[in-house]
Amino acid sequence: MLIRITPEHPIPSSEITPEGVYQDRRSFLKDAGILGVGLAATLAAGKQAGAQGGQGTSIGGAELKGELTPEEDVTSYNNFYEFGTGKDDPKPNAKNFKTKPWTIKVEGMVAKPATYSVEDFVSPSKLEDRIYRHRCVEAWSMVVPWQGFPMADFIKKVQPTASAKYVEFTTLNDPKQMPGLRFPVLEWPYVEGLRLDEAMHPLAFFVTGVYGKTLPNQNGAPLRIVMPWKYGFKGGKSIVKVRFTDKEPRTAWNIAAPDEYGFYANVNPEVDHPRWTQARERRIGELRRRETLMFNGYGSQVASLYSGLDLKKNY
Ligand SMILES: Nc1nc2c(c(=O)[nH]1)N[C@H]1C(S)=C(S)[C@@H](COP(=O)(O)O)O[C@H]1N2
Ligand SMILES: [Mo]
Repeated sequence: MLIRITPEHPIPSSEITPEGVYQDRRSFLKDAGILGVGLAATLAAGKQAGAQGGQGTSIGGAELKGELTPEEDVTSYNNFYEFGTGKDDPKPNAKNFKTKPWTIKVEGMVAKPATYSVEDFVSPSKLEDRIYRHRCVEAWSMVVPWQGFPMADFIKKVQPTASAKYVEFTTLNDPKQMPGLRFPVLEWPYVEGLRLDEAMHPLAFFVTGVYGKTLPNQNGAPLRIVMPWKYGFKGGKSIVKVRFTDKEPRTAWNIAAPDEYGFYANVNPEVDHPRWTQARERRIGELRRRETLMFNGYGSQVASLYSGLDLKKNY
């Protein structure tokens, strides 16, 4: 991300799974009773929100169903620098990554600090389906059907104190399992952060699955963050630590290149990256460029979080 100009998508369109294959598989999963219970409700809610028109994208994202990026692309074209900087590195290099057992240390300004197991937060019967736009700062994008649970559920459970204003998320730092850690591309471990009110927003999501399956290692198993109105790098993968604090956390990409990657990293077509425009993006699997939407299309839901903030300064 740091050293390269926006890459072209290397997968020829002839190799991209046609949309219909996913639809078929999806109805198969539904018949077999494998899909989470949330989907039908999600789709119904999405229709209503979609009918209101405009740029609005519903929480469940059912109106994006026809735009899904093929599963093969979502799980083989990845950024996960701990497993290599090439888009096709993480999948093979994370093949034997151990995600069980997995613990998450919760610390800082919080009433219930502890080392939790993932199971303390994830109950498979309660997982929700969310179809979200996914926009990398490198100007490519996808539409992804995630499964997970609202970040707000996690936060309410561990109870931040009144003085907590930010949340910091840390990725596993295990050189034995993560060959990319040998290279000082970023300051390791990978750290990201959010303002507490951003983390509490109903769109902020902890992801445990994709395309109706357990999250593949290369996508950040067993637990990763997805913030659909922000650039993809805000979505830390394979999270082992969550810290509540009253100071804006330092973040890995901001440390690496502060003038390129800000703390907020809201998708904003009006603020160019110093080395390329952010006004357009290439949806993986398409040749044409699409216009990038303010807040990645989620403006009607999230813009109020930033009233009074200069988004050109706070990029
Ligand atoms: N720990 C960690 N998390 C990470 C990254 C990373 O290199 N390491 N890359 C980020 C970037 S730049 C993007 S675009 C998304 C990519 O997520 P995906 O591979 O599931 O599409 O993960 C983000 N989370
Ligand atoms: Mo990214």
